[in-house]
Amino acid sequence: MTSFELTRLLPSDHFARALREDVRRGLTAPAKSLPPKWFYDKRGSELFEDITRLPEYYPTRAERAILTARADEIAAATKARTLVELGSGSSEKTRLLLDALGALGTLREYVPVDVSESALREAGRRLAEDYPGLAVHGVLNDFTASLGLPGEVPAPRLVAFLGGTLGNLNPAERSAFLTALRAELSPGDSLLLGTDLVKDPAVLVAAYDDSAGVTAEFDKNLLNVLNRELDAGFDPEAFEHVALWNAEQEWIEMRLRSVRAQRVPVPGVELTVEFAEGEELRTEISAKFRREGVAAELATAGFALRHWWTDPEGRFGLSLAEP
Ligand code: AVJ
Repeated sequence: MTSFELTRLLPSDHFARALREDVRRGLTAPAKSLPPKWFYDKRGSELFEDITRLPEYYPTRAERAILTARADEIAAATKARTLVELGSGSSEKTRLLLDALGALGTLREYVPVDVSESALREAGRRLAEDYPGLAVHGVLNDFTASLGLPGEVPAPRLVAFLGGTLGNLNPAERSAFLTALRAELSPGDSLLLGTDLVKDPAVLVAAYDDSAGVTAEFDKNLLNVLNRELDAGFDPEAFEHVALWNAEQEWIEMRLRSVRAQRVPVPGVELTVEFAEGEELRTEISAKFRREGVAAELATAGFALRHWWTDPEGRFGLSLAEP
């Protein structure tokens, strides 16, 4: 019998409070911005799944190609009894790891960690159907706010942080995050880290500004989240989606550009937010990496890089590291 259990690591009002804090800070700053975690309500999580199937959005396919080729090697190297996945989303690519660790016979427990309760429940339901005997322990958590892995899971643990989600953090946040993660791990545990790589900016920009407009809808869905959660008065039609390559920082930025001057009430935080015509709200950074940079960031946080793999076209990198 598969079991699915969901734990909330944070107080029940955490997300409501954190959203208000982020909105107060991000929409009153001279350069407006919001952290990308607020994209992922039920609709946003679905739109992201749609993005992963777009012809322009290569990272999911590239990472899946690496996992397909290397899952057995990863299983043999880690012998994990628990697979913890940070930002698990639909857990689709994770199946490759579950299969390999299952075949090796070490796997006991899968611990998906995500900010989206709907994504956790949906993934848990599907995995329960397909993996009889696997204990699935979902954790609703914001690992950028407090890492907190569930303590009582069988060692050794393999922590997977896939999809390039590390790139949503800026360098200081990445360093703090990796250092905190390192502190949670013990000898024998491992980290599997997926990072999208620097490449032709035209390819990168197309991946974040697809011709079908799915990414634009995903970006604007953030405004629907603010309207619902904070009773805000955003008109998504009054903003346009922008994706650009920041060559100096080596990251993609997504922004919402106000098509006209407007004042938007946000009663949930007692604000009226003014936008000038053409003013932009930054909604995401998605950093792109090079092997040396990944190795250096891991080393600074106290990890040793054991394996580095890319897809045949060198678009995406997968690192296996040890504390
Ligand atoms: C889920 C964070 C890896 O940065 O590529 C996709 C999110 N944003 N298209 C990424 C995203 C726009 C994605 N991550």
